[in-house]
Formats: sequence, C-alpha cells, structure tokens
Amino acid sequence: MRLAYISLGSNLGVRAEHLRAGVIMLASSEPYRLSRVYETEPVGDVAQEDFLNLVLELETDATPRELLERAHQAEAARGRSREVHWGPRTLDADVLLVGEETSEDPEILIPHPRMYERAFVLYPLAELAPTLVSAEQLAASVGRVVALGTLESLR
Ligand code: PH2
Ligand code: MG
Ligand code: MG
Repeated sequence: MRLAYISLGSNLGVRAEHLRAGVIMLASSEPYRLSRVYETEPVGDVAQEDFLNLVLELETDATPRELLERAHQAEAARGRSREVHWGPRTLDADVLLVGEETSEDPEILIPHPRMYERAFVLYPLAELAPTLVSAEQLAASVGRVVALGTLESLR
C-alpha cells in the first residue's frame, strides 16, 4: 500500500459537482483524503474561466497505469470532450505522484512534469503532504489561488 496524489480540476458547468463525481470514481473503495477546494486562475495560453481545483490522496495498490485508466473513465463519465488542448473541461484528473514510483512512459509521466510549477497543484498538495512541497516551490509557483473550503461545504 502506498499513497498516490491526483489533481482534479473543473472549469465548465457545475464545477463542484464534477469534482464530487470525480472523487467518488477515483477513490472507489480505498481510503482517501481531500485537500480544500481552491478557486484558481487558468494557467496557460488558453483564455478561459477560473477553475476549481483540489488534490486527492489515495491509499492504494493501483499502478500508475490503473490510476490513469480510472482518471480517464472519470473524465469520460463527466462528459469531457477534448476539443481544445488545455481548454475548458468539465473534469480533468491528473496523476501527480504514486508512492516513490517514477514513470517515463510518455502517456503517464510520474511525477507529473509540470506539477512543481503550478500553484493550483502545490497549494492543495501541501495541505495533504507538507513534506513534499517546499516554501520556495510555493513562492515560485504560477497562478493565483484562493482556498474556498472543503468540497462538502460547497454547494
Ligand atoms: N489545467 C490545465 C491548464 N491550466 N489552470 C488551472 N488553474 N487549473 C487547472 O486544472 C488547469 C489550468 C491543463 O490540464
Ligand atoms: Mg491537467
Ligand atoms: Mg489531464
């Protein structure tokens, strides 16, 4: 058993509902913890609405490949279409870390190659795993983020 971290994001439709459904599908029957939900400005060149982001910590024996498949199933279940690369999405689920494992498979790079630059990943991740994120990384990360509260508290 090891700890895996998955970033969830939504900026289309009822964002908190997409996150809730994503958590249920990704966590299935395994123990998990959630960060608070953050409202975050879009990072990247595509002009789009603000996101809700959180990080899910999962206690699991699943492999990176299995987690990626679960992530894709959850995205598909929320009607995710992939018209615009990096564009608006109902649900995005990105596998960040899986225990100590690394993967150089281009379909599933672990650790996620951009996670340490992104405030919308690092702030929620630091809540769950403070030893994995340094103050310097937080300070250097891009994109404004505001903590809204727990997923349960949002309607
Ligand atoms: N995801 C992206 C690109 N930009 N910006 C924010 N704030 N949150 C995201 O989840 C996000 C993004 C590509 O997956
Ligand atoms: Mg993403
Ligand atoms: Mg993704």
